[in-house]
Amino acid sequence: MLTDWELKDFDVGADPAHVAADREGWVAAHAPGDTYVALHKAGRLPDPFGDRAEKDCAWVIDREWWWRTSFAAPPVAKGEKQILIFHGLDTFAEIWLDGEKLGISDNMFVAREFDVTGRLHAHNMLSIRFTPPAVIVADKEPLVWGATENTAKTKRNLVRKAQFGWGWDWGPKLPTVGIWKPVELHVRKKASLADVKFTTLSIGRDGARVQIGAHVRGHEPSLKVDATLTDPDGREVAARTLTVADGRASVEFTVAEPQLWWTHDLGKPALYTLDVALRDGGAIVDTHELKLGIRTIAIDQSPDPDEPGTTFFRFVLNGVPIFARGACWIPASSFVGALTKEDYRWQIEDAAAGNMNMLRIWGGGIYEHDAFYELCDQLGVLVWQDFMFACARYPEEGAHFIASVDEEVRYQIKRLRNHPSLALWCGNNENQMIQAFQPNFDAPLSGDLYYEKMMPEAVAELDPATPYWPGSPYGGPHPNSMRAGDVHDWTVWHGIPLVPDDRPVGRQDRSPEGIAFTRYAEDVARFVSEYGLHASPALETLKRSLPEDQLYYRSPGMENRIKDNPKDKVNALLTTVTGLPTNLQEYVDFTQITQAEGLKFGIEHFRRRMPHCSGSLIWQLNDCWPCVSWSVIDYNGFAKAGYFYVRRAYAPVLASFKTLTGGDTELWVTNETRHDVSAEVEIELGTFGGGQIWRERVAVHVPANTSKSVWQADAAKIASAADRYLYVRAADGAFPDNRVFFAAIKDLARPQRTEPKVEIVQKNAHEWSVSITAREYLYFAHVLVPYGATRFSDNYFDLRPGDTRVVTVRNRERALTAADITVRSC
Ligand code: BMA
Repeated sequence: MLTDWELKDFDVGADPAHVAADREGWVAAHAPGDTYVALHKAGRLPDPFGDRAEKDCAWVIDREWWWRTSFAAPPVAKGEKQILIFHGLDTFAEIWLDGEKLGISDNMFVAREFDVTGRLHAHNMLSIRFTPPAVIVADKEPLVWGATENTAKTKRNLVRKAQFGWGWDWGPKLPTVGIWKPVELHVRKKASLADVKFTTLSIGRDGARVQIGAHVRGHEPSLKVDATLTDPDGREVAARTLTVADGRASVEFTVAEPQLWWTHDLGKPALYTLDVALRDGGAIVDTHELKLGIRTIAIDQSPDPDEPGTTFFRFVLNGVPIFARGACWIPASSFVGALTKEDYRWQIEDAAAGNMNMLRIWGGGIYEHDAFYELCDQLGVLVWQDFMFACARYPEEGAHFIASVDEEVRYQIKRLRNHPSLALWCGNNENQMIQAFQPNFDAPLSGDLYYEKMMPEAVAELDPATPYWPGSPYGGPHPNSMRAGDVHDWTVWHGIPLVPDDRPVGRQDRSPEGIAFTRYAEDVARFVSEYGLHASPALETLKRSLPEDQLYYRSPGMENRIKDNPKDKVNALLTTVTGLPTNLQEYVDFTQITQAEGLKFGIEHFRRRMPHCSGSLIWQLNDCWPCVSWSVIDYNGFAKAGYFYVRRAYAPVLASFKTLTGGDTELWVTNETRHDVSAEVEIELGTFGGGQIWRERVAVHVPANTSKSVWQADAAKIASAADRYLYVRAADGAFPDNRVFFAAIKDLARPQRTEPKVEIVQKNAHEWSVSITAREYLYFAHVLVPYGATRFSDNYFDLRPGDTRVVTVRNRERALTAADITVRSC
């Protein structure tokens, strides 16, 4: 691995000989890594995420950057080759070895290999020139839908590079440049393993039918492949020797009583180990280890008999139809080359702990680093994988661009197909939908060549066991139709009309009524793969990101962290939920309350509709910088209130109230487990001051994978009023407690606030328990700790008068003191 590099900028078109002779002003850089990060570390650039620092970094992408390193040639035996492998260069790169040009790379999402055997000396200088994307596309015509589009200026769609880098409605404009994936100098034997593939073909009574395939470099007739499969408990379950013909070897066999790979909510994500050895006669010449899961994945799109004219869109894991509960994932940093495994670990752990069983890697970012998929494999989280095309038309002209996309698609399929977490290949983000909203909606979409032809063909050839879907959203008579496929619901927040059938009904409506989160109730889609609302990050994140003089509501520094426009878009939502804030603390509280209540409302609705609706992926889990966005976890690792509301609403067994027009109310239990649930349930109508109007106990039984109404009350019994709540709890904790109100949060008639009783007890240096007892109804009770790595057993919950909740507060990185812990409510 070549990890130690240096970098420097030059005028575009620098003479390589001049660069090679230049000794001054180089900045140390790590590969994989990032140019901005290296410059900031060297004191040559402000913190790009600092207050309005983006503009001070804007020069970076317009310079020509050179990265270089020197290395000693590794020894080689006869017949062996020295290979330089670049796993990802961002983006227009020219590779030079000691004054000789080796070749170029112009797609960030593919690897490049160069055979340098016979070209190396004792000491070698490897240099890479990165040309600014703007120079490359300067004389190309923009390809856009409308003249006002930002894409007309950036021409990002003409470049195979992470699209969000040019700025997004949650991300700064900081297009990266440099070596973003490892560089290897590899000694390759005369024969070697090029690729190993594992597929679960079927699962039946006798066991799982599986297939192992290997692709071998080298043609000696003496080559053999030994494959050994070990189960999660370390027991060898199969050993096979494969013969190699034309560089290929393959075998099929049955694994009896397999331990299947399940998502964490339905079982264990059991991982087997496949050891593959390439043998030439008696000598092992190459080995490869693969972690894999035995599982099948499909999408059921059969007609839904209960909703005529519609078809299901539900993932089927190991023959079991599932409801996908999850979130969309964007790059975890603007600087995608500088991410570490740890950056991924806590976020994917949070997703799993948040009862999510699916993450959608959104198409405007990157095919994620290996760590992402490895963690999803281990933690039992499915991955919906978009190809990296988003919100644009993509060129279908130019043989070079087409070939580059084809190479990218095939490279990524081969790279990721063995991950048991991989559930879907999806053509792009929103390209078909945006076309459908154009005045010439039935004109052909530039890009369909990829989504409708090249990608499905490549998936069918290289990974036929994984479903393919041409876009998100897609399916039915309109790409965003609620009759089939998946839907992006942006009625709430953006005011975009829903599409019940083949056309949108109504026009864009950004009025408070038009975007109210209660409108999720009108969504009868099959699968909602995007929807969400903005919330401020933690106040602590704002304090870390903004100077003192910008720490106020609507300060220029604050508004710069809102990339969606207009900056006050959230107000139309807040007006009807919390009222408008007057200071920064209220802005944090009100936006977090609104996001949390809105997501809760949406998720409960979509899950009650199971199986007619079979998926809810909220927009969005994470952030790429400290900002105000739709995320439920901020860049510094602070979970917003929305995260905890979502976690409860995503519990595999959910009890939720459905208020019908006229005030009648139903209690629904949604059971997404593989077993029946029987529970003693307590339902209570109470007043915020502590009065109990009535309390009832009912026994409920809900079969596995079923959602149904288990209790009803008429309007007279509920006697809805602003001073009361309707509450449900299971005697044995079968599901999280839940409640519904009868007025907006701002209009609740609650008595004068009395502080709860709080006791905090230290468990060990890193862990405290915080006990909170409510004197009156306590809304939005939460524990704050000013360190992002802190995790809470629960947070942002309500307590009925007299109720106590004990919250475990833990920070695995640092010791906590009592002074770090604050309890608040709203
Ligand atoms: C959809 C996404 C993103 C965007 C989000 C919020 O369009 O696919 O492109 O960030 O909505 O506007």
